[in-house]
Amino acid sequence: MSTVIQHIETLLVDLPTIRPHKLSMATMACQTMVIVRMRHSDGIEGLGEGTTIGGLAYGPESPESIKRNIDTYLAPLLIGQPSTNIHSLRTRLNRHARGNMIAKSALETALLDAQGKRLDLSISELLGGHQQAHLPVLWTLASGDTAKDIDEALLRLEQRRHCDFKLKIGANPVDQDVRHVAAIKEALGDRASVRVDVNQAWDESVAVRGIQALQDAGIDLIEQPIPAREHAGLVRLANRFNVPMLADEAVQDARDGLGLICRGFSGAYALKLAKAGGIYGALELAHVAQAAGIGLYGGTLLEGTIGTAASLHAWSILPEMAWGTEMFGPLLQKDDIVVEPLNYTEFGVEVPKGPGLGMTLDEDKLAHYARK
Ligand code: MUC
Ligand code: MG
Repeated sequence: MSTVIQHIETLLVDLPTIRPHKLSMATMACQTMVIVRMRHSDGIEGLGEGTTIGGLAYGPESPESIKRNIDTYLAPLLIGQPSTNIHSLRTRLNRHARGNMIAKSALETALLDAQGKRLDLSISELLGGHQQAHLPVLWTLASGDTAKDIDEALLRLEQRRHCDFKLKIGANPVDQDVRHVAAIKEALGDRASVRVDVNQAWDESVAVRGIQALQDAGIDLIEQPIPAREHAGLVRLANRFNVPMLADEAVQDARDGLGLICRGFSGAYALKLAKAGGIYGALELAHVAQAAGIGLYGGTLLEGTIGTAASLHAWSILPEMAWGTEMFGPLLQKDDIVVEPLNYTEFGVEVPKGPGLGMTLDEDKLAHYARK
């Protein structure tokens, strides 16, 4: 008899951050992850994670909606189904449930983790094998304080932890933000690449002013300066400046990616499992971008170790990514819920080995941080 999905449990896990993390739309003191435990009839358990930023501040799914929608709508579509045809299960979820891409990505990760454990292959091996075993990882400076951010960056450089930095801006008036960014770039000089993420906070005229000043200050990349749906504006900005634009919220999946390319966009795309409904959807976007000569960047919604490991397996099968990755989520959390954390070393992170995700839950830690 074929193996079937027997039980899906979801847990809200609240982990404090090492310092407040300030974005244009929210300040985080804690990260809430939805951890999926999916049991199959062959006794194998697959793990997944669905995580967003700042409750409902970042996008239409909150941790609570991810959990509730898996429990109420998505899990019943999977229970009793054969475990091993993951493409059919993705199609089934998409046919019966719209949106909810973070929830779907958590389930897809759990299916792939279980399949890898079943076949004794890591997820990157299941996907055809890695091309990169070590991925560069940047760090986001977002304490809200210029001097603290400079100290943090210098420490990370000295530790050989990170040499690329992303600054979260957009919450303050543009001139104040530009002064903050320029001071950090001046302090770090050529030792580091400095980029900014505006998280949609500017309108196009403010963006023109801000980007000109940031370009003059030596900033390497401008992420999502204007609202996600303003594709024409993003193309105009990409054509106007030498400093490249990184499309993040504007490109959820391959269709968005193709749409921007058809409008004449040049620059880079941030891939995220959370945007595209999982590894396969994110890789579809990667392939569309590659066909059009758009640079790739491995993005995060600040997932913990389970979600970050899933992303690492996905990015590892791609050739070198033009803009590296930002898979630092676990380092922003004060603690971890796995037995052996990811190995951050030499300005990057190693792609985990071992079957599936290559991660084992620490049951005591999980019980400690799981919401009662
Ligand atoms: C985003 O929009 O890129 C990534 C790093 C970080 O600090 O926030 C995220 C979200
Ligand atoms: Mg972003």
